[in-house]
Amino acid sequence: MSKFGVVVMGPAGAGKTTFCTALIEHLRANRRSCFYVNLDPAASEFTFEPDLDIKELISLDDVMEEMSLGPNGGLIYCFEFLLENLDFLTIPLEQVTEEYLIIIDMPGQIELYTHVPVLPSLVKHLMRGSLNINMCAAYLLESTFVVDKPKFFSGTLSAMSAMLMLEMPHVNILSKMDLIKGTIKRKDLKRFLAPDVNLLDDGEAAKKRSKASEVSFDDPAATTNIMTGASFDRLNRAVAQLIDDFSMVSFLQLNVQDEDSVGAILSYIDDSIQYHEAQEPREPKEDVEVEVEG
Ligand SMILES: Nc1nc2c(ncn2[C@@H]2O[C@H](COP(=O)(O)OP(=O)(O)OP(=O)(O)O)[C@@H](O)[C@H]2O)c(=O)[nH]1
Ligand SMILES: [Mg+2]
Repeated sequence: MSKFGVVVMGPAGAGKTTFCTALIEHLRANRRSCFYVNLDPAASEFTFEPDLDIKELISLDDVMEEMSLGPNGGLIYCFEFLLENLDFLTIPLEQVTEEYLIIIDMPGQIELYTHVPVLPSLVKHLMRGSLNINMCAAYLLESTFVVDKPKFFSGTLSAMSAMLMLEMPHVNILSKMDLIKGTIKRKDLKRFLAPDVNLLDDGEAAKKRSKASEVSFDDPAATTNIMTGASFDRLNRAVAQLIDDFSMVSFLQLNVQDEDSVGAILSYIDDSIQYHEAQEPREPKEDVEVEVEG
């Protein structure tokens, strides 16, 4: 029996929990089942109570107090503890059948996706161990990043870093689209959905910076370069080129208020985990009686 799931990831406040809620609402409205897992030991407010919550295994507050750790160190400790107690996940998830979508809500500490190996180990356990879940990652980045291109590329780089580290199907999502509605032209927005290095060429500031970098190209630490931002321009360009070269990152747009937008993202998730291929055809409902006149 196959199992299906999505891990919702992304930086702090990107809208992960809100997206999980919208996804659950959408699944329910379409008579689909889901199993909601919260793996954020600091989260306490939920619209839908999780079916499984890491806080039942370990509490971040207790860890911080007993181990004298800060919130980030505490979180890493919680994940290491989870890895030592994987039965906490395995036993309930073994019961989940193929028509369910398992939704895993992750914390927003970016180092979990980019620095430490706990998440790859966890994902490996879920996907390749006895559970054998067909799973994809939904990586959320806030759409307001598009107003600051270097910030956008840095966010895109974090998405790419997670993709490379986790080695699983990936759906990248620009969340909170309502916040930039009316502030960016559709044509300009399109360029962010499949970003390339030429995005950095636009705008007066970029032109000024690139002029300055032509003047003193050799020494990125030269005062002139630092003051004009020329050395950063070259760094940003190198990062953007790297993303461009990989040609792996593109974004879907999410507006949680819009049922169609949530549905469209769910379709991408379903496709990437081949959800529909595994479903048994269902019997049509038998409650419709046809009266034959005679
Ligand atoms: N305008 C707008 N606000 C949103 C949207 N999604 C989330 N928010 C707000 O953004 C804030 C963070 O949302 P969450 O869903 O908690 O984000 P998160 O990624 O789960 O946050 P952490 O778990 O703390 O990393 C909340 O105040 C939400 O109300 C959206 O689509 N539009
Ligand atoms: Mg959250």
